[in-house]
Amino acid sequence: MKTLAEFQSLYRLPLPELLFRAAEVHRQHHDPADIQRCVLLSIKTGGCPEDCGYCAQSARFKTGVEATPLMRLDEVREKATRAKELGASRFCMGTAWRDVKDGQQFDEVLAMVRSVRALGMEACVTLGMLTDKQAERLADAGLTAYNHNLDTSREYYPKIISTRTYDDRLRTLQSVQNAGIAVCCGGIIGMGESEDDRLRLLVELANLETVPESVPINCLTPIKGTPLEDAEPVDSIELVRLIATARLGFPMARVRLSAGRDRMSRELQVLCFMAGANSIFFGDKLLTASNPSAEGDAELFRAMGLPEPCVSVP
Ligand code: SAM
Ligand code: DTB
Ligand code: SF4
Repeated sequence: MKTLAEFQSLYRLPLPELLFRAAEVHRQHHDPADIQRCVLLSIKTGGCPEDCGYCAQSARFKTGVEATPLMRLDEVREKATRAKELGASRFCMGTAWRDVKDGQQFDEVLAMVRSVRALGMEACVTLGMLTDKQAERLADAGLTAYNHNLDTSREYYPKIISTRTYDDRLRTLQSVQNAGIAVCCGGIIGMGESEDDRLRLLVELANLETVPESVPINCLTPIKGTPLEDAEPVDSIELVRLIATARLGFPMARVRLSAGRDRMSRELQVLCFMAGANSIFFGDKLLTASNPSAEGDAELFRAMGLPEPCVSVP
């Protein structure tokens, strides 16, 4: 059983010591030159019944995001092919759903998963809450990972979302694990939570039956019209400390520097990679929010002396 005190004692180390330890553990388990590039696609945008206070896609807030129907399979296949050409090895698809309903749309999503896998890429989806049976069907389709974030600590969660509970989230994570699918689960920082809330999230993840293979750390992208539109940006040293602590807490996992990179300097991103982050979202768009340009990221990789993504494919 991991405790808050354990995570605090790492998080509060002098920064050079914390960074050194995290880099050491990172090297023991990963090639530090291997920063995975993932491409994200919103296959069903907006109109969501949930009230997540950060989200552009909740129907409850006037964010200017229009609800669209589920994307067509051939369009998704085309985007995934393009992502592969750009050097992405993982393709992640998201829907603005509270939960999965059995029927034609879910069947379509299963076909999308199969077609991404047929391209030789890892496939990840985030569709909201799932039943055991639905998780099994995703596993049969070859899904690599399911993204379902706990977002924050159990204590802070009700301040952000009222339409579902922390335990609802945990139940879906259990279904995913039962089906043998890798769990991608992390959170968002910069929603007004304390540093201890961020660590409590890590404690929660560390105490899951199986620890997640993938831990996305998102910095809130403030969306106009949401209750969190005026949230203060995350302190950069706090971000680096959290990434390093996540690396130490989850030595084998991919720690993903996810949303919010477009407000980060190159230097801050490099610090995050040195602290153990080893994945980014690549391409101009996240789900609805912007991301650094592919060209900008290619330049960042060049400056770091790492293999560059190819951005010149027509
Ligand atoms: N509807 C599904 C769900 O909530 O599980 C899947 C899509 S949802 C948009 C996926 C994740 O994106 C959320 O759990 C949240 O962690 C992250 N996210 C959403 N809006 C964000 C924002 N404005 N800034 C940072 N992360 C965000
Ligand atoms: C995750 O942890 N971050 C991604 C992915 N999982 C689905 C989503 C980021 C969303 C950023 C806000 C937007 O694009 O609307
Ligand atoms: Fe809906 Fe997911 Fe956005 Fe919450 S985070 S409002 S569930 S799309």
